[in-house]
Amino acid sequence: MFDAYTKVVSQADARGEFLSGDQLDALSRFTSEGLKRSDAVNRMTGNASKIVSDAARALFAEQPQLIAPGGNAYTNRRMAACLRDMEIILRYVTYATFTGDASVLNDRCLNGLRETYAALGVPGASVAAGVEKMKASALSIANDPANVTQGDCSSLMSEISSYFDLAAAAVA
Ligand code: PEB
Repeated sequence: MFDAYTKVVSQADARGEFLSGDQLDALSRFTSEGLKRSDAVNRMTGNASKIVSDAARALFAEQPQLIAPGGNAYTNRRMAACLRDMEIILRYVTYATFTGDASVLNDRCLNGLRETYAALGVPGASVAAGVEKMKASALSIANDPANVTQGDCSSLMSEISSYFDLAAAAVA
């Protein structure tokens, strides 16, 4: 598992090189803009159950076969497993956002997930659709300009967006 710093150090070490000026600049920016990142993680974390339940509601409205008899979210047990899975994925996206690196998400959540869903008979494309709905809701919550210091969060938002896209692509 890497973060923004250890990733760069490990790459430099593999080449036996010192950190480059560009790498140092990028890491300085990561540090100086760290409060935006903490705010975004704090908001996604504090609104996790809303993000999950809104996304699930929208997913089931769009794909009602999932909650019809025989569907993959039919019965309380499967519904609970589905909401739990969405929450797990969101949690790993918040970790990746906090560390500024996708490795924790890839290694501990997405690795083998497609195969797990295939074995369970859970439709990966539907999980991916749920993840994309969580992305929309998480970004609007994280990017809300109310009650925070104003600044440009566009690159942070596209980074967060890329973690959701990675998760969706891993199961689609
Ligand atoms: C992945 N999900 C399920 C299982 C596992 C995971 C390992 C099997 C064991 C169990 O049922 O608990 N676990 C989960 C995960 C990690 C992990 C992400 C990462 C670290 O450890 N059903 C739907 C939707 C979708 C869904 C499309 C969006 O209709 C999910 C939610 N996952 C779903 C369902 C099951 C499941 C299990 C329904 C239960 C399947 C079954 O037993 O029939």
